[in-house]
Amino acid sequence: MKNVITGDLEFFKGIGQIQFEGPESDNPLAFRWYNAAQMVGGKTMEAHFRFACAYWHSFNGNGSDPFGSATHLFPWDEKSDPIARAKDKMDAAFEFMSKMQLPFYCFHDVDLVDYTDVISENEKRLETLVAYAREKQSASGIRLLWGTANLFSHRRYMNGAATNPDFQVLAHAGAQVKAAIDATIALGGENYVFWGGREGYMSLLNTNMKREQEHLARFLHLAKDYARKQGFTGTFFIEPKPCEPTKHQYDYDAATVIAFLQQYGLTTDFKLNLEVNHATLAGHTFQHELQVAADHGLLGSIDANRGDAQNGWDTDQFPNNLNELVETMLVILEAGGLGSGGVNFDAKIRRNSTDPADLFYAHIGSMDLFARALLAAHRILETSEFQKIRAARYASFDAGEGAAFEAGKLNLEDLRNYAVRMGEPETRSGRQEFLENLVNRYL
Ligand code: XLS
Ligand code: NI
Ligand code: NI
Repeated sequence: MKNVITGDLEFFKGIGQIQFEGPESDNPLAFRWYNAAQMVGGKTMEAHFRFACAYWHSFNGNGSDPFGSATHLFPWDEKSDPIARAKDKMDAAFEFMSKMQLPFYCFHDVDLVDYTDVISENEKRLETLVAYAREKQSASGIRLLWGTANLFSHRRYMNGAATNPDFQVLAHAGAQVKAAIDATIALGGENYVFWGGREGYMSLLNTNMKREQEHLARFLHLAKDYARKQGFTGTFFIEPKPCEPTKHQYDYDAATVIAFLQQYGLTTDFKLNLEVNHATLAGHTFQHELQVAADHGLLGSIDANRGDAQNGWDTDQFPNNLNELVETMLVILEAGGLGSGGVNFDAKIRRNSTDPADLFYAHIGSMDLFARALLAAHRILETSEFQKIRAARYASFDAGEGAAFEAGKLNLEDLRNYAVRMGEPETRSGRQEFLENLVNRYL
Protein backbone atom coordinates (compact mmCIF):
# COMPACT_ATOMS: atom_id res chain seq x y z
CA MET A 1 0.00 0.00 0.00
CA LYS A 2 1.26 3.45 -0.94
CA ASN A 3 1.48 6.28 1.56
CA VAL A 4 -1.03 8.96 0.63
CA ILE A 5 0.82 12.21 0.10
CA THR A 6 -0.46 15.66 -0.67
CA GLY A 7 1.34 18.92 -1.27
CA ASP A 8 0.48 22.19 0.45
CA LEU A 9 -2.94 21.96 -1.15
CA GLU A 10 -5.12 18.88 -1.37
CA PHE A 11 -6.38 18.70 -4.95
CA PHE A 12 -8.75 15.74 -4.68
CA LYS A 13 -10.53 16.75 -1.49
CA GLY A 14 -13.05 14.40 0.03
CA ILE A 15 -11.54 11.32 -1.63
CA GLY A 16 -9.32 9.12 0.52
CA GLN A 17 -7.27 6.11 -0.48
CA ILE A 18 -9.26 3.67 -2.61
CA GLN A 19 -9.61 0.36 -0.77
CA PHE A 20 -10.57 -3.15 -1.79
CA GLU A 21 -14.09 -3.85 -0.53
CA GLY A 22 -14.99 -6.96 -2.55
CA PRO A 23 -17.50 -7.67 -5.32
CA GLU A 24 -20.53 -7.00 -3.12
CA SER A 25 -19.55 -3.41 -2.38
CA ASP A 26 -21.68 -0.68 -3.91
CA ASN A 27 -19.17 2.05 -3.09
CA PRO A 28 -18.16 3.61 -6.43
CA LEU A 29 -14.87 4.76 -4.88
CA ALA A 30 -13.72 1.27 -3.86
CA PHE A 31 -12.13 -1.69 -5.63
CA ARG A 32 -14.39 -4.67 -6.07
CA TRP A 33 -11.83 -7.00 -7.65
CA TYR A 34 -8.40 -5.39 -7.51
CA ASN A 35 -6.85 -6.43 -4.24
CA ALA A 36 -3.17 -5.46 -4.48
CA ALA A 37 -1.94 -8.03 -1.97
CA GLN A 38 -4.02 -10.97 -3.18
CA MET A 39 -1.94 -13.87 -4.48
CA VAL A 40 -2.77 -15.28 -7.90
CA GLY A 41 -0.56 -18.11 -9.11
CA GLY A 42 2.33 -17.32 -6.77
CA LYS A 43 2.37 -13.54 -7.39
CA THR A 44 0.40 -10.66 -5.91
CA MET A 45 -2.03 -8.80 -8.12
CA GLU A 46 0.17 -5.75 -7.72
CA ALA A 47 3.15 -7.68 -9.09
CA HIS A 48 1.16 -9.13 -12.00
CA PHE A 49 0.10 -5.76 -13.33
CA ARG A 50 2.52 -3.12 -12.05
CA PHE A 51 -0.15 -0.54 -12.91
CA ALA A 52 1.09 2.84 -14.01
CA CYS A 53 -0.53 6.23 -14.39
CA ALA A 54 0.13 8.16 -17.62
CA TYR A 55 1.14 11.65 -16.55
CA TRP A 56 0.21 13.23 -19.89
CA HIS A 57 -3.41 12.12 -20.02
CA SER A 58 -4.24 12.47 -16.36
CA PHE A 59 -2.52 15.74 -15.46
CA ASN A 60 -1.87 17.56 -18.77
CA GLY A 61 -4.73 16.36 -20.95
CA ASN A 62 -7.28 19.08 -20.50
CA GLY A 63 -10.12 17.71 -22.58
CA SER A 64 -9.38 19.84 -25.64
CA ASP A 65 -9.99 18.30 -29.07
CA PRO A 66 -9.60 19.55 -32.66
CA PHE A 67 -12.99 21.25 -32.33
CA GLY A 68 -12.74 22.89 -28.95
CA SER A 69 -10.50 24.16 -26.19
CA ALA A 70 -9.97 22.84 -22.66
CA THR A 71 -12.90 21.59 -20.61
CA HIS A 72 -10.82 20.30 -17.69
CA LEU A 73 -9.74 23.43 -15.84
CA PHE A 74 -7.15 22.04 -13.46
CA PRO A 75 -6.46 23.85 -10.19
CA TRP A 76 -2.80 22.76 -10.55
CA ASP A 77 -2.51 24.63 -13.83
CA GLU A 78 -2.99 28.17 -12.55
CA LYS A 79 0.32 29.67 -11.41
CA SER A 80 2.19 31.76 -13.96
CA ASP A 81 5.71 30.63 -13.00
CA PRO A 82 6.38 27.43 -14.97
CA ILE A 83 8.33 25.73 -12.16
CA ALA A 84 5.74 26.54 -9.49
CA ARG A 85 3.00 25.33 -11.83
CA ALA A 86 4.89 22.12 -12.62
CA LYS A 87 5.37 21.44 -8.91
CA ASP A 88 1.66 21.92 -8.26
CA LYS A 89 0.96 19.45 -11.03
CA MET A 90 3.39 16.98 -9.52
CA ASP A 91 1.74 17.41 -6.11
CA ALA A 92 -1.60 16.61 -7.72
CA ALA A 93 -0.15 13.63 -9.58
CA PHE A 94 1.39 12.03 -6.50
CA GLU A 95 -1.70 12.74 -4.43
CA PHE A 96 -3.86 11.04 -7.06
CA MET A 97 -1.54 8.07 -7.62
CA SER A 98 -1.08 7.42 -3.92
CA LYS A 99 -4.83 7.64 -3.31
CA MET A 100 -5.36 5.23 -6.24
CA GLN A 101 -2.72 2.77 -4.97
CA LEU A 102 -0.97 3.03 -8.35
CA PRO A 103 2.56 1.70 -7.84
CA PHE A 104 4.10 3.31 -10.96
CA TYR A 105 3.90 6.26 -13.31
CA CYS A 106 5.18 7.14 -16.79
CA PHE A 107 5.99 10.51 -18.35
CA HIS A 108 7.30 12.42 -21.33
CA ASP A 109 9.88 15.08 -20.49
CA VAL A 110 7.47 17.88 -21.42
CA ASP A 111 4.71 16.44 -19.22
CA LEU A 112 6.74 17.26 -16.13
CA VAL A 113 7.49 20.87 -17.00
CA ASP A 114 6.93 23.19 -19.95
CA TYR A 115 9.82 23.28 -22.41
CA THR A 116 11.19 26.36 -24.15
CA ASP A 117 13.27 26.60 -27.35
CA VAL A 118 16.51 26.76 -25.31
CA ILE A 119 18.06 23.35 -24.67
CA SER A 120 20.08 24.32 -21.57
CA GLU A 121 17.02 25.97 -19.98
CA ASN A 122 14.97 22.81 -20.61
CA GLU A 123 17.68 20.65 -19.05
CA LYS A 124 17.70 22.88 -15.99
CA ARG A 125 13.91 22.80 -15.65
CA LEU A 126 13.81 19.03 -16.01
CA GLU A 127 16.53 18.58 -13.38
CA THR A 128 14.54 20.74 -10.95
CA LEU A 129 11.42 18.65 -11.41
CA VAL A 130 13.40 15.41 -11.26
CA ALA A 131 14.76 16.45 -7.86
CA TYR A 132 11.19 17.20 -6.75
CA ALA A 133 9.96 13.85 -8.10
CA ARG A 134 12.66 12.00 -6.18
CA GLU A 135 11.30 13.38 -2.92
CA LYS A 136 7.76 12.49 -3.92
CA GLN A 137 8.76 8.98 -4.93
CA SER A 138 10.47 8.24 -1.66
CA ALA A 139 7.64 9.73 0.43
CA SER A 140 4.97 7.72 -1.42
CA GLY A 141 6.76 4.54 -2.50
CA ILE A 142 5.64 5.16 -6.08
CA ARG A 143 8.19 4.29 -8.79
CA LEU A 144 8.88 5.22 -12.39
CA LEU A 145 7.90 2.50 -14.88
CA TRP A 146 9.29 4.40 -17.85
CA GLY A 147 10.31 7.77 -19.11
CA THR A 148 10.27 9.06 -22.67
CA ALA A 149 10.84 12.19 -24.71
CA ASN A 150 8.08 13.94 -26.60
CA LEU A 151 9.55 14.19 -30.10
CA PHE A 152 6.29 14.95 -31.88
CA SER A 153 4.57 18.05 -30.46
CA HIS A 154 7.07 20.84 -31.17
CA ARG A 155 6.80 22.25 -34.69
CA ARG A 156 10.48 21.50 -35.40
CA TYR A 157 9.49 17.81 -35.44
CA MET A 158 6.79 18.20 -38.08
CA ASN A 159 8.91 16.12 -40.51
CA GLY A 160 9.99 13.65 -37.86
CA ALA A 161 12.70 13.58 -35.19
CA ALA A 162 15.25 10.79 -35.71
CA THR A 163 13.89 10.38 -39.25
CA ASN A 164 13.86 14.09 -40.07
CA PRO A 165 15.56 14.95 -43.39
CA ASP A 166 17.32 17.82 -41.57
CA PHE A 167 20.28 16.71 -39.42
CA GLN A 168 19.92 19.79 -37.22
CA VAL A 169 16.46 18.60 -36.15
CA LEU A 170 17.79 15.09 -35.53
CA ALA A 171 20.47 16.57 -33.27
CA HIS A 172 17.79 18.44 -31.30
CA ALA A 173 15.99 15.16 -30.80
CA GLY A 174 19.27 13.72 -29.53
CA ALA A 175 19.60 16.50 -26.98
CA GLN A 176 16.07 15.91 -25.78
CA VAL A 177 16.49 12.14 -25.52
CA LYS A 178 19.77 12.56 -23.64
CA ALA A 179 18.05 14.69 -20.99
CA ALA A 180 15.06 12.35 -20.80
CA ILE A 181 17.38 9.36 -20.31
CA ASP A 182 19.28 11.25 -17.59
CA ALA A 183 15.95 11.98 -15.88
CA THR A 184 14.81 8.37 -16.17
CA ILE A 185 18.05 7.11 -14.66
CA ALA A 186 17.98 9.69 -11.84
CA LEU A 187 14.49 8.53 -10.92
CA GLY A 188 15.35 4.83 -10.97
CA GLY A 189 13.14 4.30 -14.03
CA GLU A 190 12.88 0.65 -14.96
CA ASN A 191 12.46 1.18 -18.69
CA TYR A 192 12.77 3.81 -21.40
CA VAL A 193 10.24 4.14 -24.25
CA PHE A 194 10.44 5.28 -27.85
CA TRP A 195 7.13 6.01 -29.50
CA GLY A 196 7.85 7.47 -32.93
CA GLY A 197 4.78 9.60 -33.48
CA ARG A 198 6.24 11.41 -36.46
CA GLU A 199 8.87 8.81 -37.40
CA GLY A 200 7.23 8.02 -40.71
CA TYR A 201 6.01 9.99 -43.68
CA MET A 202 3.09 11.92 -45.08
CA SER A 203 4.07 11.42 -48.75
CA LEU A 204 6.54 9.08 -50.42
CA LEU A 205 7.08 11.75 -53.07
CA ASN A 206 9.35 13.68 -50.69
CA THR A 207 10.70 10.76 -48.65
CA ASN A 208 13.78 8.56 -48.78
CA MET A 209 12.39 5.79 -46.64
CA LYS A 210 15.53 3.66 -46.56
CA ARG A 211 17.72 6.51 -45.39
CA GLU A 212 15.22 7.62 -42.75
CA GLN A 213 14.96 4.14 -41.28
CA GLU A 214 18.74 3.79 -41.18
CA HIS A 215 18.89 7.10 -39.29
CA LEU A 216 16.31 5.84 -36.84
CA ALA A 217 18.34 2.69 -36.18
CA ARG A 218 21.55 4.68 -35.74
CA PHE A 219 19.76 7.07 -33.37
CA LEU A 220 18.43 4.20 -31.24
CA HIS A 221 21.94 2.75 -31.01
CA LEU A 222 23.33 6.09 -29.84
CA ALA A 223 20.60 6.44 -27.20
CA LYS A 224 21.14 2.90 -25.97
CA ASP A 225 24.93 3.27 -25.89
CA TYR A 226 24.65 6.53 -23.95
CA ALA A 227 22.21 5.08 -21.41
CA ARG A 228 24.33 1.98 -20.84
CA LYS A 229 27.41 4.16 -20.38
CA GLN A 230 25.49 6.03 -17.67
CA GLY A 231 24.74 2.74 -15.93
CA PHE A 232 21.14 2.24 -17.08
CA THR A 233 20.30 -1.47 -16.78
CA GLY A 234 16.62 -1.26 -17.69
CA THR A 235 14.91 -2.24 -20.92
CA PHE A 236 14.20 -0.03 -23.93
CA PHE A 237 10.78 -0.34 -25.48
CA ILE A 238 9.55 0.55 -28.93
CA GLU A 239 5.84 1.30 -29.05
CA PRO A 240 4.36 0.35 -32.44
CA LYS A 241 1.56 2.37 -34.03
CA PRO A 242 0.64 2.29 -37.73
CA CYS A 243 -0.30 5.93 -38.29
CA GLU A 244 -1.53 9.12 -36.61
CA PRO A 245 -0.06 11.66 -36.57
CA THR A 246 1.85 10.52 -39.67
CA LYS A 247 0.03 8.86 -42.55
CA HIS A 248 2.45 5.95 -42.24
CA GLN A 249 4.57 5.30 -39.17
CA TYR A 250 7.67 3.11 -39.58
CA ASP A 251 6.93 1.26 -36.31
CA TYR A 252 3.71 -0.02 -37.87
CA ASP A 253 2.99 -3.06 -35.72
CA ALA A 254 4.74 -5.71 -33.64
CA ALA A 255 5.91 -7.78 -36.61
CA THR A 256 7.31 -4.73 -38.39
CA VAL A 257 9.16 -3.49 -35.33
CA ILE A 258 10.60 -6.93 -34.59
CA ALA A 259 11.97 -7.21 -38.12
CA PHE A 260 13.51 -3.73 -37.73
CA LEU A 261 15.09 -4.59 -34.38
CA GLN A 262 16.49 -7.80 -35.83
CA GLN A 263 17.81 -6.09 -38.95
CA TYR A 264 19.67 -3.46 -36.93
CA GLY A 265 20.94 -5.64 -34.08
CA LEU A 266 18.76 -4.14 -31.35
CA THR A 267 16.95 -7.18 -29.93
CA THR A 268 19.23 -7.55 -26.91
CA ASP A 269 18.31 -4.18 -25.46
CA PHE A 270 14.87 -3.45 -26.91
CA LYS A 271 11.45 -5.01 -26.40
CA LEU A 272 7.94 -3.91 -27.32
CA ASN A 273 5.47 -1.71 -25.51
CA LEU A 274 2.13 -2.65 -27.04
CA GLU A 275 -0.96 -0.47 -26.96
CA VAL A 276 -4.49 -1.74 -27.47
CA ASN A 277 -5.74 1.10 -29.63
CA HIS A 278 -2.61 0.97 -31.80
CA ALA A 279 -3.21 -2.73 -32.46
CA THR A 280 -6.74 -2.06 -33.63
CA LEU A 281 -5.58 0.82 -35.86
CA ALA A 282 -3.14 -1.64 -37.47
CA GLY A 283 -6.03 -4.01 -38.18
CA HIS A 284 -5.06 -6.50 -35.47
CA THR A 285 -6.53 -7.61 -32.19
CA PHE A 286 -4.47 -6.66 -29.16
CA GLN A 287 -4.02 -10.36 -28.40
CA HIS A 288 -2.45 -10.82 -31.82
CA GLU A 289 0.15 -8.14 -31.13
CA LEU A 290 0.92 -9.60 -27.70
CA GLN A 291 1.31 -13.07 -29.13
CA VAL A 292 3.63 -11.90 -31.91
CA ALA A 293 5.86 -10.18 -29.35
CA ALA A 294 5.72 -13.08 -26.88
CA ASP A 295 6.63 -15.60 -29.58
CA HIS A 296 9.85 -13.65 -30.19
CA GLY A 297 10.61 -13.21 -26.49
CA LEU A 298 10.09 -9.46 -26.95
CA LEU A 299 6.93 -8.79 -24.94
CA GLY A 300 7.89 -5.84 -22.77
CA SER A 301 5.03 -3.78 -21.45
CA ILE A 302 1.53 -2.64 -22.34
CA ASP A 303 -0.31 0.64 -22.78
CA ALA A 304 -3.85 -0.20 -21.72
CA ASN A 305 -6.74 1.62 -23.36
CA ARG A 306 -9.32 0.96 -26.04
CA GLY A 307 -10.60 2.52 -29.23
CA ASP A 308 -14.15 3.06 -30.30
CA ALA A 309 -15.60 0.58 -32.76
CA GLN A 310 -17.20 3.41 -34.77
CA ASN A 311 -14.18 5.74 -34.77
CA GLY A 312 -10.98 5.15 -36.70
CA TRP A 313 -8.56 7.04 -34.49
CA ASP A 314 -6.69 6.68 -31.21
CA THR A 315 -9.48 7.62 -28.81
CA ASP A 316 -7.52 6.34 -25.79
CA GLN A 317 -10.54 5.34 -23.74
CA PHE A 318 -10.17 3.37 -20.54
CA PRO A 319 -10.55 -0.41 -21.01
CA ASN A 320 -13.99 -1.86 -20.26
CA ASN A 321 -14.36 -5.09 -22.21
CA LEU A 322 -13.94 -8.09 -19.92
CA ASN A 323 -13.92 -10.67 -22.66
CA GLU A 324 -11.06 -8.98 -24.50
CA LEU A 325 -9.11 -8.54 -21.29
CA VAL A 326 -9.42 -12.23 -20.43
CA GLU A 327 -7.90 -13.12 -23.80
CA THR A 328 -5.21 -10.49 -23.16
CA MET A 329 -4.38 -11.97 -19.76
CA LEU A 330 -4.29 -15.49 -21.23
CA VAL A 331 -1.50 -14.42 -23.59
CA ILE A 332 0.38 -12.52 -20.88
CA LEU A 333 0.15 -15.36 -18.34
CA GLU A 334 1.20 -17.96 -20.89
CA ALA A 335 4.16 -15.73 -21.82
CA GLY A 336 5.25 -15.70 -18.17
CA GLY A 337 4.18 -12.12 -17.37
CA LEU A 338 5.46 -8.66 -18.22
CA GLY A 339 8.85 -8.78 -16.51
CA SER A 340 10.18 -5.26 -15.96
CA GLY A 341 7.17 -3.87 -17.85
CA GLY A 342 3.72 -3.14 -16.53
CA VAL A 343 0.24 -1.96 -17.40
CA ASN A 344 0.31 1.76 -18.15
CA PHE A 345 -3.08 3.43 -18.55
CA ASP A 346 -2.41 5.37 -21.72
CA ALA A 347 -6.03 6.48 -21.53
CA LYS A 348 -7.94 9.66 -20.90
CA ILE A 349 -11.30 10.50 -19.45
CA ARG A 350 -13.74 12.00 -21.92
CA ARG A 351 -13.93 15.70 -22.72
CA ASN A 352 -17.21 15.96 -20.82
CA SER A 353 -16.03 13.98 -17.78
CA THR A 354 -15.31 17.05 -15.69
CA ASP A 355 -15.66 15.96 -12.04
CA PRO A 356 -12.40 15.41 -10.12
CA ALA A 357 -13.80 11.98 -9.17
CA ASP A 358 -14.06 10.95 -12.85
CA LEU A 359 -10.33 10.25 -12.99
CA PHE A 360 -10.77 7.88 -10.04
CA TYR A 361 -13.76 6.07 -11.56
CA ALA A 362 -11.80 5.56 -14.79
CA HIS A 363 -8.81 3.98 -13.05
CA ILE A 364 -10.88 2.00 -10.56
CA GLY A 365 -13.03 0.49 -13.32
CA SER A 366 -10.06 -0.54 -15.41
CA MET A 367 -8.00 -1.92 -12.53
CA ASP A 368 -11.01 -3.92 -11.38
CA LEU A 369 -11.57 -5.27 -14.87
CA PHE A 370 -7.93 -6.30 -15.22
CA ALA A 371 -8.15 -8.05 -11.85
CA ARG A 372 -11.28 -9.94 -12.90
CA ALA A 373 -9.62 -10.87 -16.18
CA LEU A 374 -6.53 -12.11 -14.35
CA LEU A 375 -8.62 -14.29 -12.03
CA ALA A 376 -10.58 -15.74 -14.94
CA ALA A 377 -7.51 -16.34 -17.13
CA HIS A 378 -5.65 -17.93 -14.25
CA ARG A 379 -8.53 -20.32 -13.60
CA ILE A 380 -8.88 -21.14 -17.30
CA LEU A 381 -5.21 -22.10 -17.43
CA GLU A 382 -5.29 -23.99 -14.12
CA THR A 383 -8.54 -25.87 -14.35
CA SER A 384 -9.82 -26.05 -17.92
CA GLU A 385 -8.85 -28.11 -20.95
CA PHE A 386 -8.03 -24.96 -22.93
CA GLN A 387 -4.30 -25.60 -23.38
CA LYS A 388 -4.83 -29.31 -23.92
CA ILE A 389 -7.36 -28.72 -26.67
CA ARG A 390 -5.04 -26.32 -28.45
CA ALA A 391 -2.06 -28.65 -28.11
CA ALA A 392 -4.10 -31.59 -29.39
CA ARG A 393 -4.61 -29.81 -32.72
CA TYR A 394 -0.89 -30.23 -33.34
CA ALA A 395 -0.60 -33.83 -32.14
CA SER A 396 0.33 -35.04 -35.64
CA PHE A 397 3.66 -33.20 -35.25
CA ASP A 398 4.44 -34.83 -31.91
CA ALA A 399 5.57 -38.19 -33.25
CA GLY A 400 6.41 -40.08 -36.41
CA GLU A 401 6.75 -38.22 -39.70
CA GLY A 402 5.32 -34.96 -38.31
CA ALA A 403 8.03 -34.86 -35.65
CA ALA A 404 10.65 -35.71 -38.28
CA PHE A 405 9.41 -32.76 -40.36
CA GLU A 406 9.72 -30.38 -37.39
CA ALA A 407 13.22 -31.68 -36.75
CA GLY A 408 14.20 -30.83 -40.34
CA LYS A 409 14.67 -34.46 -41.33
CA LEU A 410 12.24 -34.60 -44.28
CA ASN A 411 12.45 -33.23 -47.80
CA LEU A 412 9.69 -32.29 -50.21
CA GLU A 413 9.63 -35.76 -51.80
CA ASP A 414 9.17 -37.30 -48.33
CA LEU A 415 6.07 -35.12 -47.89
CA ARG A 416 4.75 -36.30 -51.22
CA ASN A 417 5.31 -39.96 -50.39
CA TYR A 418 3.71 -39.58 -46.97
CA ALA A 419 0.67 -37.90 -48.52
CA VAL A 420 0.29 -40.72 -51.07
CA ARG A 421 0.65 -43.36 -48.36
CA MET A 422 -1.85 -41.78 -45.96
CA GLY A 423 -4.49 -40.66 -48.46
CA GLU A 424 -6.99 -37.84 -47.90
CA PRO A 425 -6.82 -36.42 -44.30
CA GLU A 426 -9.82 -36.56 -42.00
CA THR A 427 -11.57 -33.23 -41.41
CA ARG A 428 -10.86 -31.93 -37.92
CA SER A 429 -12.87 -29.20 -36.23
CA GLY A 430 -11.10 -26.08 -34.97
CA ARG A 431 -13.76 -25.98 -32.20
CA GLN A 432 -13.73 -22.18 -32.03
CA GLU A 433 -17.25 -21.82 -30.65
CA PHE A 434 -16.53 -24.50 -28.07
CA LEU A 435 -13.46 -22.56 -26.89
CA GLU A 436 -15.33 -19.24 -26.87
CA ASN A 437 -17.97 -20.83 -24.67
CA LEU A 438 -15.26 -22.27 -22.44
CA VAL A 439 -13.78 -18.79 -21.88
CA ASN A 440 -17.24 -17.33 -21.24
CA ARG A 441 -17.92 -19.92 -18.55
CA TYR A 442 -15.12 -18.36 -16.46
CA LEU A 443 -16.21 -14.72 -16.68
C1 XLS B 1 0.39 7.88 -28.67
C2 XLS B 1 1.23 7.06 -27.82
C3 XLS B 1 2.00 7.80 -26.73
C4 XLS B 1 3.09 6.94 -26.19
C5 XLS B 1 4.17 7.67 -25.46
O1 XLS B 1 -0.48 7.41 -29.38
O2 XLS B 1 0.45 6.04 -27.29
O3 XLS B 1 1.13 8.23 -25.74
O4 XLS B 1 2.60 5.97 -25.34
O5 XLS B 1 4.81 8.59 -26.26
NI1 NI C 1 1.00 4.75 -25.73
NI1 NI D 1 -1.60 5.83 -28.35
